[in-house]
Formats: sequence, structure tokens, C-alpha cells
Amino acid sequence: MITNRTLTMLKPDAVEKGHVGAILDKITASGFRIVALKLTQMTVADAERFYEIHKERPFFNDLVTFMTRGPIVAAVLEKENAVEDFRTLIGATNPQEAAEGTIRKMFADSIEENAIHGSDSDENAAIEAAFHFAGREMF
Ligand code: FUP
Repeated sequence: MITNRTLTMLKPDAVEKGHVGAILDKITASGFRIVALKLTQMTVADAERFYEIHKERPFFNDLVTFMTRGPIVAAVLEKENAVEDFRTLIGATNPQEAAEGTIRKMFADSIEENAIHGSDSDENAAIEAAFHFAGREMF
């Protein structure tokens, strides 16, 4: 079951700019089923834990500040080959390098504020889904 799921976050920049509806529409039009969905705001402790793998990187503090500055939309998505297909749909981390038609190309301005997150493995998808959602919030 986990194999076909991924976790996404529409980041504070995307929410601030009013892109939530357009991005969710593109996600569902691309064949992903919404399994869980919420508007929420990460605390500094949440963001530090979520991005712990990056804690030694020079951009870590700015990343935590950005991710906590306003609400995000967290969602669990289901599709065959969900993790890989979703990363193709969102495009490269740097929107300037993202392919035409990808979500980051369409909606993101910079590598720091790149509109959307997608899990990078099935293992992390399960960890990240449990980070944002209780079992009874996933359908
Ligand atoms: P991705 O898997 O595409 O989300 O990218 P990473 O896990 O490498 O990075 C996570 C987040 O860290 C990015 F979405 C934005 C931020 N980041 C920077 O701000 N600068 C960088 O050079 C790399 C990543």
C-alpha cells in the first residue's frame, strides 16, 4: 500500500500566491488520488525535524524560516509508481532547471522558494505521511 503513495507539501510561497487550487487541479489531472489533505503550519521544531537530513547544509536556517512563515497544504497522494511519477510532475529542485509544464516551472520562483515538496523514496513517503497525518485522516 505504501509503495503507491507519496507525501506532498504546497509550500508557503504557493499558498501565499493563491496557487493551491491550480496545483491540486494539476495533481489530480495527472492521475493522483488525494488520500489525505490539510492546511497546516509547521513550527520551527517541525521543520527542523522534517528537514533534519539537511541540518549541516548552509541553506538549512533559511529553509526552516521559509517553511514556517505561513500555512502549507500537506497531502498524501496515491498512484502507481507515485514517488517517481510525482517527482517528474514537480520538476527539478531549481525551477530554472525544471522541465516545461512541471509544477515548479509553472509556479516557483527560486530554488529556496520552490512551491512544492515530493517525497524522494517509498520509505520517506511513509515517514512523511505519518509526520503530517494520523491514520484516521488518510483515506
Ligand atoms: P527536493 O528533493 O527537490 O525537494 O530537494 P532537496 O531535498 O535537495 O532540498 C529540499 C529543499 O531545500 C528544497 F526544496 C529547497 C531547499 N534547498 C535550498 O534552499 N537550496 C539548495 O541549494 C537546495 C535545497
